[in-house]
Amino acid sequence: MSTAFLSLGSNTGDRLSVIQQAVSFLSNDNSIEILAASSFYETEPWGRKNQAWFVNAVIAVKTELSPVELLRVCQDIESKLGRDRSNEVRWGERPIDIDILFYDDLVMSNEILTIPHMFVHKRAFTLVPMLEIKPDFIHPVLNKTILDLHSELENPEDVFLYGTVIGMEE
Ligand code: PH2
Ligand code: MG
Ligand code: MG
Repeated sequence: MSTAFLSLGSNTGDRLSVIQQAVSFLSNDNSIEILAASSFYETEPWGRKNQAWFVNAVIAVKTELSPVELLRVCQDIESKLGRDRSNEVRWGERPIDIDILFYDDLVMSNEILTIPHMFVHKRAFTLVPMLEIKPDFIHPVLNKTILDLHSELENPEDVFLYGTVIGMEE
């Protein structure tokens, strides 16, 4: 059995509902058990500014699936929820994205999958939810905790707890 951390993101349609459906598909998979889930966050787009804000969350799962099998399950769920990869630009808008951030302390990279996720340590939208569920997790390549990586972010994109009202005057 392994423990993996998955990032979920959406910035089109009913973002919250799509993420909830993705979590429910994952929990219905017989080979996946959900161990923990972060809150939902509303996040400024990272990497490509000119698009709608995302809703993001991170979950921890226990699974007997290999990394590539887990990726296939995630991609299957993305398709069921209306994702069409033929129609996308890098870091652009999408109804649902499910990424493997970490898989135990595994380090691997091939044409289809890189673990840890290449940008996990550069994104507030992955580190802030991770802080909630596993702040002392050690990035197996950088050898730093989530807490340290978060404090080292240089220009973090804005991340708000979902439902937080910003800039409201009385
Ligand atoms: N996903 C991306 C690119 N940029 N920005 C935010 N805030 N949240 C995301 O999930 C996200 C992103 C590509 O997968
Ligand atoms: Mg992805
Ligand atoms: Mg992604």
